[in-house]
Amino acid sequence: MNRKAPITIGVLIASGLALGMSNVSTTDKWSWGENIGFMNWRDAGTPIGNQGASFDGDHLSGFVWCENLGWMNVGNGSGPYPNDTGLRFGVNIEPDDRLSGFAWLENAGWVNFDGGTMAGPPNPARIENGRLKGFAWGENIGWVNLDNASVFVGIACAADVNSDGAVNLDDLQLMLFGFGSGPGAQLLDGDVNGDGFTNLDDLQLLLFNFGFVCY
Ligand SMILES: [Ca+2]
Ligand SMILES: [Ca+2]
Repeated sequence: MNRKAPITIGVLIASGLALGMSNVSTTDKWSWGENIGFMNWRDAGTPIGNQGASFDGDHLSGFVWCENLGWMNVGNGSGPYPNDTGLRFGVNIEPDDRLSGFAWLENAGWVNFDGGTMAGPPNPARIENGRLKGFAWGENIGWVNLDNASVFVGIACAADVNSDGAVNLDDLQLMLFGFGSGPGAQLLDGDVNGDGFTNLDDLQLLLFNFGFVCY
C-alpha cells in the first residue's frame, strides 16, 4: 500500500532557502511590525544574501527575517499564488501594483497583504515609486508598517542599462558593446555601478539582477 510522505511547512521553508538572490535594495530593506519588530527583507541569515525576498514580476518569493518571530515566507517562487489551500500561498503583485495574498510567519501564522484595505482610510500594501507602501495585517501580530518615510523596503533596479524597466539581454548587449569604456562611462555604456568604468564589476551586477523586473 502506498503512503504519501507528509509535506510540512518546514520542508517548504527548507527548500525555499535555496531560492535566488534578493532584488531588495541593499540600504532600504526594512519594515516594522508592532509586535514583531524590524523585518529584514534582504540579507539576514547565512551566508549573507542567500536569504531574502525577491519581487519577480507578478509575485514575491523568498524569506523575510523578523527579529522577534523568525522567518516569514512570502512564497516559493511558483507564483502567481492561488492562495486557495494552506500550501499554495504567497504574496502576489496585482496589475495595479497592489499586493495581495498571504505570507506565512513561522511563529505567528498568516500575514494578509490585502490587509491594508481594512484600515480607514484604506492604505493597502502596494509598490509605489520603487518601494513598498501601505500596511499588511497578521491576526496574531497586528499591523505591519510598510509606509514609513525613512524605514522602508526599496526594490533595486541596479542593472537596467537602457532604463526600460527590465534587466535582460538588451541590457547585456549594451554592456558588452560598451565593455572597457571609461573613465567617463555612462549608464548606457553599461556602467551600472556608476564608477565611470564598464568592467567586470558591472557585468557581475547585471548577471546578479538578470531577469528582474523593475518597479
Ligand atoms: Ca533594460
Ligand atoms: Ca562600473
